Amino acid sequence: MLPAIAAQAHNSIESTDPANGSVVGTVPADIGLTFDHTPLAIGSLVRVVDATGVDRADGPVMIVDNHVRQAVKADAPEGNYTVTWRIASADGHAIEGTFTFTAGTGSPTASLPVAQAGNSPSTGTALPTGMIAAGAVRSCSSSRSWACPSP
Ligand SMILES: [Cu+2]
Repeated sequence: MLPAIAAQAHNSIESTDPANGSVVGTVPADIGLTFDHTPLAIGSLVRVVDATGVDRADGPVMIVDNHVRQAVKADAPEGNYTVTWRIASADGHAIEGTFTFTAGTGSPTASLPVAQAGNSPSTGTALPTGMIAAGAVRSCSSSRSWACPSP
């Protein structure tokens, strides 16, 4: 048996659009996933499930370089959404994940605690949520734009 020291091209996700837990003004025309490698087209699946459990994904998953895009139906209602994705990594392994966002005036997800000023623990190690998100996402994740330079 060969020791599996490192996966050769086992993709990992770098960012999502909308970002996990974010609130956006309207239902986006498409959902974006950015990976560190170009995934395989085979077996890819992105579900865009609204608050009533209906999948609002429209058409097939589109893969351009390391960007995966899933169109959303134009009549998708505002509210809380759960995106569940499964992608075939470049090495053939399936990877999957889930994230949520809120479109329009739906109630924000519970994962967005608003920091209360003046109540910081003495350790002072907590970072604002926004800073963590910004640091984890590459600068090419502007909404609706797939203009990231190819690696
Ligand atoms: Cu792998």
